[in-house]
Amino acid sequence: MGKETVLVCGCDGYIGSALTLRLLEEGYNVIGIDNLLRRDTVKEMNSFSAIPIMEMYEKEKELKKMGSFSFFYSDIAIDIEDLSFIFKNNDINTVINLAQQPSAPYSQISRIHTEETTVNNIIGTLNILYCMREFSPESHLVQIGSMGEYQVNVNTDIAEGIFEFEFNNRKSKTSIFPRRPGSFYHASKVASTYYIDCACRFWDIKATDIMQGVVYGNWTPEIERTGIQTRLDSDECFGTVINRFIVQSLIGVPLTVYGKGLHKRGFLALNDSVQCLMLAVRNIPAKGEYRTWNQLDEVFSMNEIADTVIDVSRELDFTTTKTYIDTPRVEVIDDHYYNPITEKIINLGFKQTRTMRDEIKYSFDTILKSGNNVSKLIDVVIPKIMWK
Ligand code: USQ
Repeated sequence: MGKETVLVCGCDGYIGSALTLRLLEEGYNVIGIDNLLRRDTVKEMNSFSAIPIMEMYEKEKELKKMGSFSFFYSDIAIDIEDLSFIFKNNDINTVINLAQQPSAPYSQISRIHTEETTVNNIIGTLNILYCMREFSPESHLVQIGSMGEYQVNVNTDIAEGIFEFEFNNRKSKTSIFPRRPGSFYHASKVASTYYIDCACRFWDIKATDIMQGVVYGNWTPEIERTGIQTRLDSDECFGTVINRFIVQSLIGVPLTVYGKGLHKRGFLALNDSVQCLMLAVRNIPAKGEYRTWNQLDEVFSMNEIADTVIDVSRELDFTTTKTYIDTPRVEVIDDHYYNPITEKIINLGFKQTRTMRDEIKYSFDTILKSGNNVSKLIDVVIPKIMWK
């Protein structure tokens, strides 16, 4: 691949950190922006990454050794001058927007947290779109949306963003698949989808808006080779369910399965998320095209996940149990039909690289080898934030 320039907004986050390594490994020029929000909000939860990570200034030094990397400490939702400066002074081919407040529970804590999420996620996206329009109209936006933009129990197959429907014997023109977000965080993703679709139609922007499932694990070949770890959170807000269960198992508390454990979600390992994002970078949509796809490896129920974590922990001589607790969320609790279509990534060559079991084992190993005292996380792994 040639030396194209990729702007990674949110280069210090869970996915952004791993993606930056892959881009550098493949010879891209990478410009990273981050306001270190994730580090701050995890501290606000009195939590820390179960896998120790470098400070950003240390990571910056290591990333510069890998290739062409420059870092801007900046907030894309506030510091529009910084963002404009970066766009004006660089020939950017792709913008990847991971600079998002990514937690559904965090967005539900209080009015202030809803507002922070809304401003950060929507205004950040709008600022990127305006900079693209003004300084870089030929560049391609890769946006991380969420599978949770769709209603989980919609009871039909979930089309890849755009679809046609029939109503009262008339067939529609193409439309955006119906949305029903499960949290204020997910609502901010829905709003971004509509803003991006508008920008594509109004200003001929090229965009890929990715409906991504729940990401878990911590393996990529570059992380293993360089030792530049990405974070692995387990607190109620920033630990996604598989990562939380792994840490709960290591601490020795029962796995907190919400509801009856029957509800399902789409999941994908970190390495597969990075693989898909690279597919988006390499395969550019047409001018003015709003392209969207569903991005996940497999669908699991919460019981299936908990049982796999319990099994793996047994192989490592841990005794783990699960407990059912009333869901703090407003979400489906009974079994339901859930079938997101994922043809688009498969047509571009996507192949699942990690099974859930392998990835869980690897995360157990990495945390154990790190010697990090995860028992200190005991107070943050139990849910307290209520949707109602
Ligand atoms: N869950 C439990 N026990 C727990 C924590 C969660 O049973 O201790 C269940 C929840 O009921 C939920 C499911 O696990 O149904 C997933 O929760 P999560 O916290 O792993 O993920 P979620 O809040 O859905 O959000 C995550 C990411 C978000 C991304 C989204 C994709 O934080 O950035 O957009 O996954 S999706 O879930 O497909 O919307």
